[in-house]
Amino acid sequence: MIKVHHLNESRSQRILWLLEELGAEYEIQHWTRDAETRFAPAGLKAIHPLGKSPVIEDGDLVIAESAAIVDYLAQLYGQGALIPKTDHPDHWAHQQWLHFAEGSAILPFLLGLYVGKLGEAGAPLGPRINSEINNVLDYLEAALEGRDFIMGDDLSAADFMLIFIAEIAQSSGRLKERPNLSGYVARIQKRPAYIRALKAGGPYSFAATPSN
Ligand SMILES: N[C@@H](CCC(=O)N[C@@H](CS)C(=O)NCC(=O)O)C(=O)O
Repeated sequence: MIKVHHLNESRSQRILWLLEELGAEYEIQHWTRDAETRFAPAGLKAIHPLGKSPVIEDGDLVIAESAAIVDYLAQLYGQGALIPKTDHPDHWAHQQWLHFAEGSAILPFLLGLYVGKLGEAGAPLGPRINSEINNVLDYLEAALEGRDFIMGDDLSAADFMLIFIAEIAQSSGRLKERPNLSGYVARIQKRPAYIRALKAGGPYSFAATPSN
């Protein structure tokens, strides 16, 4: 059975949501952030050398990196239904979205988090970080015009990656004037599988409608 190493308040929530959508059997090993540093417990390094979450185990296979995990689960347990086939015209656009979340979109948010800890010393970087966050969000906002999900009417593997970006943007008040993105988050957060995943995962304050 698939085992998900799940850290509270983290990206691994996207993996739980995917597994619930797929109806796959899985178990969760819960890990809790240090209350002060917010770091993952050192024990996670025994599962994977980076000591980050998500990590999954499936038999002898151990996979880190959420895009790789989403790709693996969608291909194996979703019979490819969430990924346009390699000869489909949408295949590479989907690949781009699948990797955009962790490859580019998250970076300015993380910079904001770390630079924010420098206080006044980090202030000169603020405008560039802010404009890069807006760059990412404006791109997503435009891509979602007239679409329920990133590839159109139906969920795809990339949505499981992008939801975390949309949720952290919403939690920092950046979706107020981005109706396509805020509609996207609301649409996803009311899905029964998403709600089941929230219950299974425990604390996740990026969900605007917790545990309903
Ligand atoms: N790009 C990686 C990022 C993994 C990552 O940084 N996970 C965070 C949780 S959101 C983590 O484990 N943080 C705890 C720590 O760094 O100690 C992925 O998408 O899986």
